[in-house]
Amino acid sequence: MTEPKLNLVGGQWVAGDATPNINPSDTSDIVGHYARATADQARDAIAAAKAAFPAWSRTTPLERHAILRRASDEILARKEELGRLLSREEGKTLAEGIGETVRAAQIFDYFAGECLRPEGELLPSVRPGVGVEITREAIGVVGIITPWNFPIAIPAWKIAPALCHGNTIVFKPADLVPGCAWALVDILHRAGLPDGVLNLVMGRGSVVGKAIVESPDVAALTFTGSQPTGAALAVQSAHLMRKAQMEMGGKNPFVVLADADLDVAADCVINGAFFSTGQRCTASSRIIVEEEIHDQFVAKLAEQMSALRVGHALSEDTQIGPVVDESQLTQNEAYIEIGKSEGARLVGGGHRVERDTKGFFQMPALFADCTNDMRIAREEIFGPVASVIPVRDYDTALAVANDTEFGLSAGIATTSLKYATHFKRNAEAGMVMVNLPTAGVDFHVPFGGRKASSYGPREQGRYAAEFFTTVKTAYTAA
Ligand code: UN1
Repeated sequence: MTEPKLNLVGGQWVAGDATPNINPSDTSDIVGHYARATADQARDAIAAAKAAFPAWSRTTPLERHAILRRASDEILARKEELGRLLSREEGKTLAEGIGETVRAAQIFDYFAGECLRPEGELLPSVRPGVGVEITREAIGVVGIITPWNFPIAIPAWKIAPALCHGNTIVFKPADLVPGCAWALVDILHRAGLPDGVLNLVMGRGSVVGKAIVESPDVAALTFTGSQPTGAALAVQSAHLMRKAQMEMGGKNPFVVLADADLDVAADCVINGAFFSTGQRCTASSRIIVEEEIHDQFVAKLAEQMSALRVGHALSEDTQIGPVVDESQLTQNEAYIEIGKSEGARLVGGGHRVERDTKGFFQMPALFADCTNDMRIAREEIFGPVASVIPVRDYDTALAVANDTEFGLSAGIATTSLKYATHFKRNAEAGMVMVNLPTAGVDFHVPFGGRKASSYGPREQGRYAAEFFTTVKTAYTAA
C-alpha cells in the first residue's frame, strides 16, 4: 500500500481510514490511498475554519491575490501530471483531464484578479447630512461539497471565489475522486494559506457531508451533485437560515432545425451527449429534431457514433473513457432497458465492451422514436445515453425543450437568425447555446440554471460574489 494521503484540519495533516482510489479504466490500478475523515474530524475542521475566519477575512486583497496566483501557476506548471491523475481516477480522456486542469488554473488566475477589484458604492442618503456606503463582506465558514465528474474544476470554481472574498472553508470532495482534491489542497496550503483557512475532509457524504451540513457554524453551503440531495440540502439550509447554492441535474435539450448545418449539429450532439462519457450535468440528453431532416440526421449520428473510440482514458486514441464505476454503469444499463420497454428504438450502442484492461466501458447509446414523456426523456441518466425526439416545427421544438423539470443548458443548431434569437429569449434555461454543444462553459461568466437544476445565486465570474459575500449598507451622519 502506498503512503495514504491525509486530511487537512487546522493546518495539520490528520490520519484516517485509508481507502483505495480505483482507476475506472483498469480496476487493478490503485491510484493511491486516501484517508477518510471521521465526523469528529469534520467538526474539528469547522471549528478550525471558524477560528481562522476573523484574521483571514481581514487580509488585504494583495495577500489573497498572491496566494491564488501562486496556486494558479503551480496547477498550470503541473498540468500534465494533474491531468493524468484526473483521468486515472475519474476516467475522462487525458486531453479532457489536462483541459480541465488548465481550466482550474485559469479559475484561480481569474479570482486572483478579482481579489484586486473589490467593489463598493458611496452615495448620498435621502436624508440631509447623511452618507451611505454599500460594501461586500465575507460570510464566514463555507461548506464546499463537490461531485466526482469534475474532480478539479468544480473544487476550483468554489474554492477560488470563497477565498478571494475572504471566507474560510471546509471542503468535502466526492469519495470517488479524492486525488485531485488532495493535490489542490496541498498546492493551496503550500501557497501560503494560514492554518484553518482551507480544511480538507475526504470521505462519505453520510459521515463527513452530514457533519458539515448539520453544523450551524457553516454559514454558507455550496454543493454540486444530484437533484434529490441538493433539494434536501436546500431545505435543511433554510432551517438553519444559511446561504445555499445548489447545482444539480439537467435534462438538457438540443434542438436541430431543418435549416441547420448538419455537420455542425452532429458535432454538437456527439460532443454534448457523449464526451466526458455523458457524465456532465450540462450534457445534451434530449435531441429534438425537425421531422424534415430527422431520418437523415439520425443516420448521420449513428454513423459517427459507430466510429467513436471507447477505451482506457490514458490511451492516446481514446475519445470516450469509461463510466466512473460499476453502480453508475448498472444504472445506465437499467435506463437502456427502460427506454426499450417504453417503446423507444435503440439505434445503437449501450452495451458493455471489453478492452485490454478491466474497466467500466460502455458504447454510447442513441434512442430514436422517443416522446418527451418517456422516463428516458425526463430523468437524468448521467451517462452516454441520448434520446432523439422528432418534432413538426420550431414552435413544437421549443415547447418540448421547455417541457422538463430541469433548466440548466439548452442548445439549438440553426442558420436562422430569427430562430436563434427567439430561442435565446424563450428557452427556459440558465444557459443557452447556439450552434455549440450544451456542455463546455467559460470560467469568467455566470454558470447555473433554473427550475430543479439550480438553487441560489449563480457560480463563476463576477457573479460568484452574490453567493460568497454578504452586502452591508452603512449610514454615517456627517
Ligand atoms: C461544463 O459543461 O463545462 O457537474 C461544466 C457538471 C457541471 C459542470 C459542467 N456543474 O457537470
